[in-house]
Amino acid sequence: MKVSLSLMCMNLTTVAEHIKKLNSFTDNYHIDIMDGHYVRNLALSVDFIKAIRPLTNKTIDAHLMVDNPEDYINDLIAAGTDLINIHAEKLDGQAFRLIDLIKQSDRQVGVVINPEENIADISQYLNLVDMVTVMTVDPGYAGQKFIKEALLTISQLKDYRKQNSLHFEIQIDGSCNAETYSELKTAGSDILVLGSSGFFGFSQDIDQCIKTAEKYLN
Ligand code: S6P
Ligand code: MG
Repeated sequence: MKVSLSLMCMNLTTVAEHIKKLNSFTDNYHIDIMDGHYVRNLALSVDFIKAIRPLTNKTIDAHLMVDNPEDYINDLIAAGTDLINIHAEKLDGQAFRLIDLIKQSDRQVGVVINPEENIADISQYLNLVDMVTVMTVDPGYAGQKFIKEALLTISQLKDYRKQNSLHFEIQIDGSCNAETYSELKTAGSDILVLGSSGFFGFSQDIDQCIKTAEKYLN
């Protein structure tokens, strides 16, 4: 199983020092970008991506929780973002145009579905995306309770991908941790976003976080 570290949960006073260590543990970095409107919170930014880009060769994934994703795409690309994940409801009416815009810049594109949404909402363009991110919490905040109803969506996506010979990765975001790991794996997840409950909340000592996470992931 691949992992992507959710950096809104890290200690922001030690970013450069910790990223050097995290590079040998993680597959991707997950950067939550919020606008205070789509969700009532603010987190990281395009400038944060610009700042960490020279520190890593790993995939940087921007999770856009914003009302107007189209306003961010060019800046994200210029900042060196590899993968841009956009919520399905914010793709409505412009899905094909935005997917095309990202692909034309040789970057990867993902669609995010909330716990109450389902595959029918995104099936028209599943052949075009590189990733589907399934939220297992409501978007907006770290530290929330796992929404187990979304497990069914994960297994349905896995079946749908097989039946239609598609290739998107299935990423899970929200309360991915030692308690939820085995059911997420069984359901068909390819990559887990690890935030507070599954990584950074273990300790102030980043080496200890890595050790603890390695135990439940292996
Ligand atoms: C939530 C955000 C997530 C969180 C992650 C935190 O809006 O999209 O990426 O950062 O869920 O991890 P945890 O373990 O606190 O749920
Ligand atoms: Mg996220």
